[in-house]
Amino acid sequence: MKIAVVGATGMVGQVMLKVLAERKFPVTELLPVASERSVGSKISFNDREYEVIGLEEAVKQKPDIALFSAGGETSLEWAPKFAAVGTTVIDNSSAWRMQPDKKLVVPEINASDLSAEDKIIANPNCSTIQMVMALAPLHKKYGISRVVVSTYQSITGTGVKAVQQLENEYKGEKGEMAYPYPIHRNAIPQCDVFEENGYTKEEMKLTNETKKILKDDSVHVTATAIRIPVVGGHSESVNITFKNDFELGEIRRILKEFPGITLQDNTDVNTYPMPIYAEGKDDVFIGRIRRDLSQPNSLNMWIVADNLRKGAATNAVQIAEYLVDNKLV
Ligand code: A2P
Ligand code: 11C
Repeated sequence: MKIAVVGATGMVGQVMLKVLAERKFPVTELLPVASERSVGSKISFNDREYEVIGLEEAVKQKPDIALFSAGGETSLEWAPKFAAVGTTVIDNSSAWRMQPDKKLVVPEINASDLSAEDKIIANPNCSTIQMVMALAPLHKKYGISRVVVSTYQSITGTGVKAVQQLENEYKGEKGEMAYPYPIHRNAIPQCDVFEENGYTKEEMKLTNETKKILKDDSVHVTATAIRIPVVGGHSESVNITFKNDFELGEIRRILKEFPGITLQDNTDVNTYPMPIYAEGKDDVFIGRIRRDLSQPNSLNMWIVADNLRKGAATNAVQIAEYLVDNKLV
């Protein structure tokens, strides 16, 4: 497979390269792509050095698959150009996710919807992916009527500038700000920009993308997304109300059996997921599963995942693996 990684010098692009190598994806030729300022610089992959090229040159080389993580504008402009030369684009930006004719894929849930005709495939938002991994198997069994989610999100979701801001603040140095406020020793109740309805874009992604992936507009989702000075992953406190009653043991069994989920749920020995332990791992970690004592058919859980891995790079590479395994590219 000839693979282009668009945004190869970026935070997610770097993890995409690492995940492709780790999972021994059948890369016969790699095209690392970035902006004009990086063209000519070197990227290492599988103990080899590759030269970064520009988008124009990458399209000319007609890769089989292009993994995009270079921002929404680059995707909007360039994904169709790759698609036009026969490349299948797996796009990590928000550009195509809510377009009715584009699939929004978490492989464990809906990869079987994919066909060879899908030339631009959308990778969901990181905080959505880890949440729907837990919701999907439970929705199938009990029917979810409502979800209340509060997130505690890693600064890596914002990009290099945010990691730099936190480091500067640790050291007491001044520098460029990724956020409107200090992030060190703080919690900022704003991930991305505000919409007219008072919610942030991140909160509306959690609502809208979840309905699309679960293929059910009757699942009501309300979200509050918070940025905290953490690096290893996003955490989520999720309250779920089902249409039908459940047994906690059965909930645990369903989650445990779902591929890509690891349960860490034993309060007797203080076992629960935390971002420092999720960092660098591909699974979604779930714990603190307990009945909501305030209303019927409801429970609480705590979900943690490395936002750069399952939340972005790993999910995209898994989509690519599915395409290859099923001869859709
Ligand atoms: P570059 O490093 O040359 O700026 P991050 O999200 O971590 O900031 O990374 C963004 C990635 O997208 C980087 O690899 C960046 O390349 C790339 N990128 C940004 N804008 C463009 C563009 N207009 N064309 C191609 N790549 C881009
Ligand atoms: C964050 N979820 O942590 C964002 C980053 O739509 O893919 C990824 C944004 C997106 O701020």
